[in-house]
Amino acid sequence: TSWPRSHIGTETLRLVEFTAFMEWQNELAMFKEQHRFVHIDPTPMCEPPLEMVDIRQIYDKFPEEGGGLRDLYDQGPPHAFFLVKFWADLSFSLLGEEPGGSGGAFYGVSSRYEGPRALTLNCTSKVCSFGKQVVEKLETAEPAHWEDGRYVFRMQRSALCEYLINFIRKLRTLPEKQMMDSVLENFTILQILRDQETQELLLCVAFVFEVSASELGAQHHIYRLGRD
Ligand code: MYR
Repeated sequence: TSWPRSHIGTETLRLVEFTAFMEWQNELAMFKEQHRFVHIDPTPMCEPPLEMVDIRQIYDKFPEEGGGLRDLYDQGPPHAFFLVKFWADLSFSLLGEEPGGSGGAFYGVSSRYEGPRALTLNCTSKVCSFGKQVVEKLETAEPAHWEDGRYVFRMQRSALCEYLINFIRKLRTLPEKQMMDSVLENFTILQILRDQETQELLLCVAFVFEVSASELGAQHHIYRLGRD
C-alpha cells in the first residue's frame, strides 16, 4: 500500500462525498430548503497527508465484544481504517421546520464512493451510545456506474433512522454548546463498507462529533487510524 494518503480511501475504494442533511418545504417561498449537519466534499489531490490516531484510543467508543472495532482492525486491512471528527452545524433557523411536530422535514444522508472494481457495495452503519450499539443499518449502494475511468457508487437520500432524528432534535433543545458537546462525547457512528460478494472489508470509518461554533458552519478533520 502506498502511504501517505490525504483522503478516506484505499486502492479499492475511496470516499468522495458525504452529507447528512435535513430538508423541508418553505411554504412561503414555495421551495425546498436544505440544511447540512455535516459534509465531506471531494478533496483536491494536493491536500497534506493524514495524521494518524492510535486506534486503541477509540476502542471504548465502539462495541468491544465480538466483532468490535478491535476485531475488525485485527482482521484488517489496516490501511482501510479512518477517523472523522465532525463539528456538526446545528444552527439553523426553526422557521418552516416540521410544522405540527414530526411531519414536514426529511432527514437524510447522501454519499458517493469510487474505485476501479465493479463490485456491489454494502454499508453497515452502527450508531453507538456510550460505546454500545443502539442502531445497526445495512444498506446497498446503487449499482456501480462507469464514469471517467472509474466506477462510481452512490447512496443517495437514504433516510436517517428515527433514533438519529430524535437525537438531533433533543440535542438542539440544549441551551449551550458545551452541553451539546458533553452529550456528543458519548455518541459515535461506525460505518463499514464491504464487497457484498466476498465480504472483504473495503473501508471502516469511525465518526466522532462536536457542535460547530455557529458562525463557522460544519467542519471536519480526517485522520487515519493505526496501531504502532
Ligand atoms: C442511520 O440512519 O442510523 C445510519 C446513518 C448513519 C450516517 C451518519 C450520519 C451522520 C449524522 C450526523 C448527525 C449529527 C449529529 C450531531
